[in-house]
Amino acid sequence: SVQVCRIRIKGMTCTSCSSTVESALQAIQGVIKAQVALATEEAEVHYRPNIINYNQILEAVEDTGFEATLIS
Ligand code: 9UX
Repeated sequence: SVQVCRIRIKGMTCTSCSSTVESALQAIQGVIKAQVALATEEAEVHYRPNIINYNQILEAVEDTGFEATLIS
């Protein structure tokens, strides 16, 4: 199965910031697709819930140095 979560990401100020987060998300085992939008401070992540949960996804974002909270 596939789950989709949306994440609010605070602290990104340039496209390099958002690319860093997007690449980090895409590199996670169990993540199928990840898009980060700088303008809206949001990410949409498609993932396999049997492999990874949203808390691990939030932690991966925070490991890049930005604050992440779950929207939905
Ligand atoms: Mo450029 Mo974004 O230094 O932090 S990567 S503003």
